[in-house]
Amino acid sequence: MTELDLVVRNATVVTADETIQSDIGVKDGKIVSLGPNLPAATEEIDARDKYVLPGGIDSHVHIEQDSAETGAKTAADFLSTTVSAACGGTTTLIPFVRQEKGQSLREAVNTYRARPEGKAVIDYALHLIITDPSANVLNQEIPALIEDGYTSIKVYMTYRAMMLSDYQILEVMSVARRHGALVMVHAENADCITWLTEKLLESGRVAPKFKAVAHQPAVEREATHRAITLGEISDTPILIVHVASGEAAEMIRWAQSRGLKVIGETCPQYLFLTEADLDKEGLEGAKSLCAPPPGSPENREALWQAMSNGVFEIYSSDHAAFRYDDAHGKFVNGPNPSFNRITNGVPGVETRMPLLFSEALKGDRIDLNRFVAVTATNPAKTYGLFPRKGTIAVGSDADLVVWDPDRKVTISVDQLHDGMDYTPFDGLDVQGWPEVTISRGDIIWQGGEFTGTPGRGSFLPCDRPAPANDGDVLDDAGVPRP
Ligand code: DUC
Ligand code: ZN
Repeated sequence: MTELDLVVRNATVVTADETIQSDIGVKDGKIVSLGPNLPAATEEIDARDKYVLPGGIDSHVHIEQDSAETGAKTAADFLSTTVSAACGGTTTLIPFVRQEKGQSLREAVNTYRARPEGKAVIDYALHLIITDPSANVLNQEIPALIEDGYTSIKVYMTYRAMMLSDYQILEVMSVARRHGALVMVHAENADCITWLTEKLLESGRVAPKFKAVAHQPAVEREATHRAITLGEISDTPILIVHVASGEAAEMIRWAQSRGLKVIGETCPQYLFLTEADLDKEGLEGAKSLCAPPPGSPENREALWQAMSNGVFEIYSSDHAAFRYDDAHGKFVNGPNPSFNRITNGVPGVETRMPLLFSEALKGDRIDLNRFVAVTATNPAKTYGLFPRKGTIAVGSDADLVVWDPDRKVTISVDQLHDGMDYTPFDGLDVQGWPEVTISRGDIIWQGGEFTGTPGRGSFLPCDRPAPANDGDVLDDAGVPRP
């Protein structure tokens, strides 16, 4: 064999399945050998006393996507967001293409496809958000885009500008089912939120903490159950995104126990924050305000249980970069808005992995293998990127992170690279931080310096996701066979 480009030596290699001692040999961006005493390479990294894990896959991020609700502008572009991801141990992102109402889906895809060019420093795929499922979108555009590698489709049950009726969701699901795509659902009951919000505002309860009342667990539980029902009726695998309540997790567990293909995703803001973070001095609570919002401490404990026992298969950031001290960001509606007029969303693409790694090191709730599963391997399998991404194996892309398990960090915005003026996780202490990030064999983060090149990231067409790819069970009318 010609000389290796890179060897990572003396690594404690952690995958979703096992932990082994091995060197890792890299050639032309791929892992080509695993084993002891690999031959010398052009470049060498000694990973003694470190862990080497697959690069993270953050499969729920919003990049260069303005708020459909408030019109707020994101502070960060594909360059700063992908740099931030890489510095936090993530080597693949899956942001969204959002169709505007009346817009051709293909046109939306073309617009979003142009944005990372010359900027992205790591690889990326794209999900589709359908807001207008016209006959042309359903019958022509979605099937053609699935063929082109856009194999996950998100629908909203809330947000007036984006939400679909149950009928429309069934239409989208049945097209997805027929063509082998996965449907992601933002599950909250829009009318309940509107009614609760009106009552809260009428009675003067306008502070950020009342977001948790307007979006209380029953709101998510009901919509999650309804989404599961729609998936069952159309025989479509679904993924419930950013699950914030133990009650919704309970619905997912119930569906899984009935053999339905329902995947649960949760995020750092629900495992590491609570509604107390919404109740900080002045409007500081806006820094933790997202939809759904974090809930009670008991609720958070229920989510940790669902993370421990496998109900959640995916852990993503839902990164949405709207700045705090910025009239185009959180407070686009003026300086003193009621909770429902503050822009939803929190940043987290760089802190996602270190927050959970620290918990995995403790080992009480999850171990390092499960950490790898929920941060990398499961997203790769779920979205049709496995085994190219999400694991350490011969033939996979050399997307690797060398983790220093001894480094102690108190999180603060100054150390992050996401272009934001705050982090909701400010002041949290974690143990473990990425020391080196390698993307397709290139060292892009090392010794506290970003060393990658803008534009080196590639678009990843996705295969049909594993959960959506089990043959034709629909009849010619699109109705599941009995
Ligand atoms: N909620 C969403 O649904 N998307 C992005 C931000 C948020 O808080
Ligand atoms: Zn989101």
